[in-house]
Amino acid sequence: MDKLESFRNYLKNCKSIISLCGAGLSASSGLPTFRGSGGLWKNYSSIDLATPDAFHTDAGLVWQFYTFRRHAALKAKPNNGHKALSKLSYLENINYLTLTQNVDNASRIAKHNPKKLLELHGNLFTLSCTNFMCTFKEEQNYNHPLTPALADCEDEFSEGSFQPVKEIPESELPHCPRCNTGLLRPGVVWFGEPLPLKVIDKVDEFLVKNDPINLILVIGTSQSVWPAAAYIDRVKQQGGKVAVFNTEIPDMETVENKNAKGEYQGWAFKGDAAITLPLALEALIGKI
Ligand code: BV8
Repeated sequence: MDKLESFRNYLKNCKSIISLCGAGLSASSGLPTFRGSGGLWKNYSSIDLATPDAFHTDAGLVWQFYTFRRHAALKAKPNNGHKALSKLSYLENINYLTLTQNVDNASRIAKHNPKKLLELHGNLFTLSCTNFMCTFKEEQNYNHPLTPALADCEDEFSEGSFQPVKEIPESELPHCPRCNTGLLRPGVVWFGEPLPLKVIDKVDEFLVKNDPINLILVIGTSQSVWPAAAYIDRVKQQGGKVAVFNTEIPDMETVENKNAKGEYQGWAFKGDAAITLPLALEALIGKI
């Protein structure tokens, strides 16, 4: 039995499925990934740009980085990989949950069932106030640019990786409309920050309530960021199988290890997730 047939046969009997998505899912929508060629972090390490210290040290640099990404995400269209997960999220006969590490909003634009989508690392279009006493938080703020000083920075980065264009004083950065004093920050989880407790609780609740999870779809992620990557082993510990959708699969054999009868114990589909994922899920969701 070939790999795709074996996966589709297993898929048809799954009661509980979870997905862990990464930047590779949005690559076909023109959004650069973080690592690998053309990656966002190519010219800067993530530590320079996606940490509270970086923001404290040079908020102007960090806001240019996030303005570049907001602008790119606003232009991006969801691809068939996003649409496949969106269709999967409305199936009534399956307990399903998408965990996305992506902050690009593409799954929401693809009309993913909001009850079955958890953004582990937040969202580029959420803004929150950094003033300790202020609780201002705004979701789905698509304004661009957020201030005049941030207006011209996106044109410089069309080649897909980030370069700052200028020094921007804090006074010209986005400020809180409620307390007027606090600097606004992007509503994403930076390195060194905990994932939102309510999100972690919802994942745990799903994993416990639907134990055993039959399958985790690991889509377009280098599995290098924690604790998100830990959910893969969590599902394996609960007896679930793993299907990887990635353009690079260094340990294909490990993922696909076969039992004595030569049956697949996992699957690795090498290629663009925008193509491989809809194809693999066709048995459940039909054609995209
Ligand atoms: C925390 C938001 C603690 C910002 C991001 C062990 C346990 C816990 C923590 C750690 C740990 N070890 C280390 C840590 C610290 C750290 C961490 O994981 N560091 C890494 C670098 C080692 N983790 C943290 O800091 C986390 N917080 O642990 O807090 C704590 C607890 C209590 C109190 C205080 C503190 C927070 C991590 C969240 C960081 N924020 N994003 C932003 O986006 O600007 S992470 C960032 O990386 C994005 O979210 C991104 O999605 C994510 C993961 O990367 P990938 O999505 O996988 O992207 P990547 O480019 O790496 O890979 C793309 C893949 O796609 C590749 O495999 C490629 O081959 C493939 N691909 C490319 N094209 C395609 C494709 N596949 C298919 N089709 C294609 N077309």
